[in-house]
Amino acid sequence: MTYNKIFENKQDFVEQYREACLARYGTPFEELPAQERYYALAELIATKGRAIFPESHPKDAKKVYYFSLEFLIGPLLDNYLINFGIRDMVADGIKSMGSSLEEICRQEVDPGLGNGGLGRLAACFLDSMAHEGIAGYGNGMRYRYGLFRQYIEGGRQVERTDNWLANGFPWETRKDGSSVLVRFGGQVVRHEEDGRFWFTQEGGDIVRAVPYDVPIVGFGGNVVNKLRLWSAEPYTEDFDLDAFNAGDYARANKFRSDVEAISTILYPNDAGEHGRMLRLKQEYLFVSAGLQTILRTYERDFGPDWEHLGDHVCVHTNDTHPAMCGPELMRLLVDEKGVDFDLAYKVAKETISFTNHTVMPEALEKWPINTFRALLPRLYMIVEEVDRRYRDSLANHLSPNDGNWTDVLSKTAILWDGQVRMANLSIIFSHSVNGVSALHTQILKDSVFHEFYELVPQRFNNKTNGVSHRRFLCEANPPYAKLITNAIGDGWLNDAMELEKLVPFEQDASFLEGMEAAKRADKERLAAYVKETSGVDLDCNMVFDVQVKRFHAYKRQLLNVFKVLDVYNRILADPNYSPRPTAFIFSGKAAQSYTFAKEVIRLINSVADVINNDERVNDKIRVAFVPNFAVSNAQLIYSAAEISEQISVAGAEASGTSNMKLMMNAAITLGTLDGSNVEISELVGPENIKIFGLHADEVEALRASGRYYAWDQYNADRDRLGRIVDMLTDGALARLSGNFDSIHDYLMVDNDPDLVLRDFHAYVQAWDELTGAYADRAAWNKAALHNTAKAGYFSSDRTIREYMADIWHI
Ligand code: 26Q
Repeated sequence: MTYNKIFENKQDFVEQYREACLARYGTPFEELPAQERYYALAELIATKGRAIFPESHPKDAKKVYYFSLEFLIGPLLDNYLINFGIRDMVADGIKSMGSSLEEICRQEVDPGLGNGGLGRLAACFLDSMAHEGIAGYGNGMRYRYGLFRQYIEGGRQVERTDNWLANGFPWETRKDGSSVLVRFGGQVVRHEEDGRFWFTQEGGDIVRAVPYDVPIVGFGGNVVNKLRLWSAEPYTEDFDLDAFNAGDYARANKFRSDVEAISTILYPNDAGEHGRMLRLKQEYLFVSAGLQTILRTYERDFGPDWEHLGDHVCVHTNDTHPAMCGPELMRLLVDEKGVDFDLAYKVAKETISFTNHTVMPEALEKWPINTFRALLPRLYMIVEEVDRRYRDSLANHLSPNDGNWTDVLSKTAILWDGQVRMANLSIIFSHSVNGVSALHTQILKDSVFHEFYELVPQRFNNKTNGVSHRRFLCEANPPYAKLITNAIGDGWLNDAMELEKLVPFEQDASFLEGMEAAKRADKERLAAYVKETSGVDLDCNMVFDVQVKRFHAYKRQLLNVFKVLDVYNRILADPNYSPRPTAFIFSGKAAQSYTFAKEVIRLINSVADVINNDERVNDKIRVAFVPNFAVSNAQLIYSAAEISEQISVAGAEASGTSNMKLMMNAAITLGTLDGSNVEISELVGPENIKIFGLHADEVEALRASGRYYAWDQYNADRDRLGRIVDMLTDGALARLSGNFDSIHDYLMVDNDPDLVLRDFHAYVQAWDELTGAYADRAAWNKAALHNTAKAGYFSSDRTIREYMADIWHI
C-alpha cells in the first residue's frame, strides 16, 4: 500500500492536518467550522497527492482519451482516501480529534457536471481505467454552473442555479500554459501554388480554451490519470475600447460574456436539445481543444509520424456529443500538419471509436446545415467531402438495380434533409460502434442503425455497462462493505468477481443476520436524511422500495405511482388486504422544459402528501420524494434499498446503471426485460429477481399492429385501474396543487405511448408477490446476498477491460 508515502501513521496524519488548518485559516482545528475543516483536509490531500504522484505512464503507453460532455464525478475526498488506502487511518485520526470523517465529507460540493447515466458512466470509466493501470484521460467541459439544483415547492420541481465553484474546487489545477485557441466563424480561403492547393481560415472569433485538471487516482494509488476540463475565455483581454470610452460598458463587455457563455451552462435536457448554437459551440470547443492537445503531445513524443497516430492514441466518443472529433482531427492533420486527405481520413477512423446510449429518435443529434456551416465553415467542407465520398462508395457497394440505394442513403448519409446527422457522422468516422447492453446492441443492429450494420457488421459490438463497485458499494455502504471484507477478505476491491465468494454465505445464518443489521443501519441513515430534506418520516421496519433516476416517460415513474395508488385504494377498500408495509422512495430530476416529466414529479409529491397524511394507511405505506438527486445522496439511497424498481417499457432503456448499483447493495430487482435487466436476470436466475411485463419484441409488435387502445384497458378494469385514472382529474389528488389533466391526456388521448396501462396488472401482481416474499426474511436475505455475489460482472473494471481488448487494442 502507498499510504505510508502520504502519512507515516495516524499520529503523523493528525499533526499534518492540524498544521494544515493553521496554515490555511490561522485557526486551530477545534475552532474551525466543519466546512473549513473540509477545505483544509482537501487541500492537504491534494497537495500531498500532487507532490508524491507525478505523471505515471511511460511515453510509449497507448493513450485513451475519453471525450464526453459530461463527467458526473461526485464528491472526491472519500474516494481519494479509499484509493490511496488511507481511509480507515484518516477516519481514526479525525475521530481522535473529536470529529468524524463522515461529517467532514458531508461538506463537500457535488460537482453536477452531467445529467445522469451517461455522465456517471464516464466517471466510473475514469476510475476503472486508472485501476486497470492504463493511460486513460477524460476530456470534457468545466461548466461554470452544474446541472440545476432541484427543490420541491408546493409539490413542484423548482430549479435553482448550481454555483458549485462558489467556494473553490480544491481538486482542480488550472493550466494556463496548456491553453489552446479555437476559432468560430470566419471564412475559408483557398490557396494554390505549383498545382498544390490548401485552405486557411480567416476572420471569425477566436476563443481561448483553458484546461483545468483533476487527478484521477486508481485504487491502490499506483496510477494517477487526469480529467481535463476546458473553460472558454476571451483570447485577448482588451475589449471594445470605443464602446468603453463612450460609457457603453455592456457593449464593451459583450464579447467577453459571449465567449464565457460557452462554458457557463450544462444543457439539462438528457434527450437532446436541438439546433442550439451555444451547444454546438460547446461541442466544438472541447473537441478542438482536446484534439489539439493530443496532437501536440504526440508530436512531442513521436514526431510528425501522423500515419501511425492510431497505434498510440485512442479517441473514444461518448455518444454523438463529440462527433466533430472526426472532421476536426482531419482538419488539423490536413490543414495544419500537411497530411493528405485520404490518409487523414484513414487515420481518423483508426483512432476514433463511438458509443451510442439511446434508441430514442428524438435524442439523435442533428444540426441545420446552415447553422453548422456558418459556425464551422472549414469543418463543414470536410464533412461535405466525406459525405460525397461515402455516397460514391455506396454506389459501388450496392448494385444500382438493388432498388434500395436511396433507401440506404436516406438512412446513412451524413447530410440529409438540410441537416448534419451526428450519429451517422460518428459511425462513418469510427472503427468501432458499440451499444451499452446486449439487448440495446441488438436493437441498434436490427433497427436504429440497421443499414449501417448490413454494410459494416464487423464494426458493431456490445459493451455492457458497469459501475464502480468501489464507489457504489465500498464507499456508499460502509457497514455492508465491512461485513463482506470480514467474510471474504478485501480482494473484491481489486477484483469484483471475488464477490462470488459470498455464495457459500447464503447458507450462513449469522452472516445473513449481519447483513440484515447492516441494511438496518443504512436504512436509518437514509431515514434521517429523508426527514431532514423532505420532512417525511420513514419507518425503518418497512420495506424500502426505490426508484431513482432521471424522470422520463419511458422510465415509467408513472407506472410506479399507479401501483402506489392501487395499494392505497385496496387498503381503504378491503379490510382484509394487508400488504407488506412499504416505504416508496423516489428521486430524480426532470429537464426544465420537459413538462410531462415535471407533472409526474408533482403527482408523486401529491400522492405522498395524501398518503402520508392519511392515518388509516400510515402504518402500511409511506411515500417520499428525495429532492435534488445527485451522486452524493444517491450513495445514501442505493445502500438502503431493498427493492430496485427498473420498470421502463421494454426496448427503451439502453442499459440502465442504477439497476447495477442497487443490485450490488443487495436490493432485489423488480423490472421489465429491458436494457441490462436482461443480463442481471440471467446472472442471478429467476428465483432472485422479479420480472414482469411485455418483452421488447412484444412491445414492438403491439405498436406495429396498431391495435392497442388505452380505453380498453380502462374499461376492462373500472374498479382498480379505471379508478386510478379517474383520480388524476377528480380532485382526489388535487389538495396540494391541482389536478393532473395532462397526465390523463397522455394516457387516454395520446393512447398511452409507454404502455403504462398495459403493464399495470402484471406489475402490481409482481409487486404483491415480491413483497409477499419479504415475510421470510432469511429467504429474502439469501436472495439479496445472491444479488451482491453476482454483481461482480457489473463492475466497470470488467467493462473497461472489454473496451481495452476489443476496441482500444491495449
Ligand atoms: C444532446 C444534445 C443536446 C443537449 C443534450 C443532449 C443530451 C445530453 C445527455 C443527450 C443525451 C444525454 C444523456 C443520455 C443518457 O444518460 N443516456 C443513458 O446512458 C446510460 C449509460 O450508458 C444508460 O445506462 C441509460 O440507459 C441511458 O438512458
